[in-house]
Amino acid sequence: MAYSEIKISAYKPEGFLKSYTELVRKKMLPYQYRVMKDDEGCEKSGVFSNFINAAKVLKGEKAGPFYGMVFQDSDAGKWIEAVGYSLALSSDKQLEDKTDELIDLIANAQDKDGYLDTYFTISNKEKRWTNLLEAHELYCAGHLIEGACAYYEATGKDKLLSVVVKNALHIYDKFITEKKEGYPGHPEIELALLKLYRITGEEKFLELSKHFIDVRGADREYYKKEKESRNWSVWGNNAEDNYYQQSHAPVREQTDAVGHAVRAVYLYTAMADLSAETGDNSLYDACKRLWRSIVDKKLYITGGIGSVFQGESFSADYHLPSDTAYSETCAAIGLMFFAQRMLKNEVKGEYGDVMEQAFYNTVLSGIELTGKAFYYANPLEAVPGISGCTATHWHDKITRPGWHACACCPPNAARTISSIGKYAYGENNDTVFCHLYAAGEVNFSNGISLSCKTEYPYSADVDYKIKGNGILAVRIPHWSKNTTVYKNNSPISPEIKEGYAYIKASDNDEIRLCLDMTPRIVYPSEKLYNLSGKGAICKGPLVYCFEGVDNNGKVLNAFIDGNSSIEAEDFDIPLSTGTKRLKIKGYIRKTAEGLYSDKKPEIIPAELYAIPYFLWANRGENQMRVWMDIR
Ligand code: FUB
Ligand code: ZN
Repeated sequence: MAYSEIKISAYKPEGFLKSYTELVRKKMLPYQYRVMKDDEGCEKSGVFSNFINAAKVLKGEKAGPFYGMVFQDSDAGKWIEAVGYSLALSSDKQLEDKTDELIDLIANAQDKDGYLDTYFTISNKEKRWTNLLEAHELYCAGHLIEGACAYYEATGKDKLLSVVVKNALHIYDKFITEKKEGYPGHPEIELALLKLYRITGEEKFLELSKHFIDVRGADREYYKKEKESRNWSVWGNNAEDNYYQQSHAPVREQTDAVGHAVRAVYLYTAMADLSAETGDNSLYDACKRLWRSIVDKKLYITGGIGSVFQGESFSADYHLPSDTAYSETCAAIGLMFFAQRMLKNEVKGEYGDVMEQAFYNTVLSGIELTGKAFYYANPLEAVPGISGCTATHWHDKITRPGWHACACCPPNAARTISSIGKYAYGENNDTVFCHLYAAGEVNFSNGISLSCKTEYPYSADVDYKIKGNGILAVRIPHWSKNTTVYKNNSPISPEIKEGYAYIKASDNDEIRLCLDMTPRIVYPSEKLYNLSGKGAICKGPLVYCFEGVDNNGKVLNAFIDGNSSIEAEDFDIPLSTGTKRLKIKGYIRKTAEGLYSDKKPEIIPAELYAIPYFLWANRGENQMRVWMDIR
């Protein structure tokens, strides 16, 4: 293992990241609680009522029906996990009380043998474990495990931890002791079991995680046989589409990122984590191949992955449409997970770069600035009247909905933001790693602490003040063409290895990193056939987009001047702070009336304005475009 994660409580955020961790604590989590409880005025979710009804069934009482997706319980797990991280950052009695209330309901819904899944407990008991392909029992178990670990670490309360340990031992007995065949249709429990293993020290959890990873794809017929032996289905999934379920080959032989994108990156996360934990290089080698497949051929400039709605999946290499992009928020989150586990194997700038790209663009784009509306799909181009309206663009909404029938993304975003410290920082014996430029205070367990002051991602200067003696390893992002490092106000030339500057630091040293955030136009490869002749504007880690509201209502008829200077200026968007918008020269193409015309369009010079992509759709319905035509 190259380094260890820090504890969530070791980092106290400030600045931009604090504005988001506070948004999660004050707005997103209370709002999501109300949704889970089916409060008046909220979209019904049934999360609480499912646990209540499952408990009634177990007691032999009359119960209401199950409500929602077969994996509805997972929302509770992710929400509790987010609360755990949030409480580790700052206490919040109300939030903690609400969580304890939910945990009591979950505990009551657990069967005597440890089984826990409301869909099957309420009305489908005889169907337990018969449909691993679709029914997500192991996925839900994984999310409850992650929630329990986070909540225990933050509060020391172990009620939910005991519940998930009992559940995980039940699953261990099923798949290891009783040798039940099969592996999760939706990977998740593999990575969760590794967390549970680290918290409890119970070797069975490590063994079970490894088991699910090892058997995946070894028997390619498993899901087919499973389907033949059951007479029910959730969605009628094709059990023979092994590529879709990442079961086309044993994981160590897989080379291309394929199938359902979230499932894929959750699987790769577990593989990378297991390889860091056990030193299994065959797994890390596979992860490196899969990483290359994503980063070289299947990654949006916004850090999004999984480009097609059909199956929420990866498409062919270089197929990255803008206006019909799926680019699910959860998939970008999963990519952050994967990158963070890759960093635990090897500290390489590219892993940090991609983690940052996904976070500041697609993950944050998933959240409205109110904290009460969320994107599932994150397109790179939006057209009012078409986006969210037509069959081809139904998934790409023009503004963020308040909730989703499949609500995987909102609590996923909440847990990722409130645990941002573990993505930003890491440590080993004498070194502290700064993967993201995250303002705030960090107390590492190796005795070093630091304070970081920065207005990142809007400003390029990052100031560290160190307490203790050791090495500060700071990522130098690929986009910073001229980076200067100062130690106590004098420029230094630290050793640069694999995209990180290694700076020897002593008590009270002040290290300043000056990155080069000159706005730039990024040009796509010619392999991205749909982007021919286009360019996108970026500044630092942020991808920018053009929105109608800043450009006289229209941007789809505009193109930018590739030789123009690009100027940054302060710009207020309600509920955001410190935003900079970019001004660039360009042109408007004014066409004649009628659907088609022989008349050549008039080309009118114009000043065009772009805002950070993650802030789009916060000011009503607008045309929006990332990739602009360039002249
Ligand atoms: O199936 C569970 C979650 O819901 C997936 O991770 C998302 O892609 C959505 O399908
Ligand atoms: Zn999602």
